[in-house]
Order: sequence, then C-alpha cells, then structure tokens
Amino acid sequence: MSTIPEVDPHRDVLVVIDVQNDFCPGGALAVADGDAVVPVINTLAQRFEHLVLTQDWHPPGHHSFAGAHPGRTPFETVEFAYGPQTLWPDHCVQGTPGAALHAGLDLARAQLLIRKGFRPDIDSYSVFYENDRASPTGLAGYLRERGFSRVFLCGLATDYCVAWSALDARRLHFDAVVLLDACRAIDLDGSLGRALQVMREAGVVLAQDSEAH
Ligand code: VGL
Ligand code: ZN
Repeated sequence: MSTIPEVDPHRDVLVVIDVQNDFCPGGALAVADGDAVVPVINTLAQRFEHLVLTQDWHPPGHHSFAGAHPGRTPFETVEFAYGPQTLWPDHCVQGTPGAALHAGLDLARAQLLIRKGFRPDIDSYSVFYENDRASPTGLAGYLRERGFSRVFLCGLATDYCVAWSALDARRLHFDAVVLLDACRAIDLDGSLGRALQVMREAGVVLAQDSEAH
C-alpha cells in the first residue's frame, strides 16, 4: 500500500465512480458503509481541477437484474453472450431516486458525467468499456484529447466498478491510482481480495492516506 501520490492538476483527473443512493445504506444494492466515502471524496476533490463522475444507469428490467431471469436469485453467476455475469438486485433504474448521485457529494468541479449500463443486454462496470469488453464509453478518447494521462479512482464498489475501471485504465496505457480510503467494497465470496491482487499485478497504485490508518 502506498501513500497518495502528489497530484498534478494538468495530468491527473479524479474519477468518482457510482456514488449513488442505491449503493449506500438503505439502497437496493447497498455497499456496507458506502456513504462513508462522501466526505473523504469531497476533501480529496479539492486537490484536483477536473472531476469525472459516473452513474450506473439501467433501464427497468435490465438483463443484469436477477428479476429478469425466472428462477434465479441475486448474486448468482450466469453465462451471458459475452461471458460470466453476476446477477444483481434491481438497482440504479434510470430516473429513480436510487439512481441519483448522493446528495452530499460536492460536484462543483465535475466537468463530465458518464452514464453506463444503459444497454438492456450488457452490464457495464468499467468507466471505459462495457462488460462485453468491446463497447467503449468514449472516456479514453476524452481524457487523451484533454491531455490527462493519470486517473485517480474512488467510489463504489472497490471490487467491481472501481477495479474494472482501474484495470481498463492500465490496459489503455493510463497510469492509475485507486484511493482506498475513498472506496468501499461489495466483497462477494472474496472478490475484494482478488480485485486488489489483480490490480496490483496490473500496475495499479493502491494508495491510502497514511494519517487515516
Ligand atoms: C456496480 C454491481 C452492479 C458497481 C454496479 O458500481 O460496482 N456493481 N452495478
Ligand atoms: Zn449496475
């Protein structure tokens, strides 16, 4: 675990992933302690000139919802056209209060909001590619055109949307730093430990504010 690298506002962007009501306590796919990231992110955000936000944004009856598969229950894994896919409780349905960003986030410096998971048959964890690994969100081109070469990632959930985004960032030749104090995990059957290991192997910097621990 490293301490948080110094931020260069010209090359670094903060990507705030899926800090939405449904991933916070009381939400449809609540991540334990999920809302604890809000004040941490607001403080970290002051170091950056540019924030990118993401919002999980599913149509009703999305194919990743267990309810769309009779006889299946949430958190089971099934085979989709593009490979294995975890089934989730209905969550982040477009336009619902659960899909709204957490009201406590300070969004003043956000310049871009990426919505993902809107194609009915494809889930989308990463902020760069949907789960078919083929449909890009456009963020890589956006960051390159704006001159950003390093992404700092935070939000929900560490082991799904944050990890998949960090791994794609490395594949796309961006430097990637995951701010662990500003993330919380779902941790399904050891998924957090696996995600941390795979990120480390891919050259993702796993950073923590040493004073907080
Ligand atoms: C997420 C599961 C389903 C996430 C989104 O934001 O990590 N996880 N949809
Ligand atoms: Zn989702």
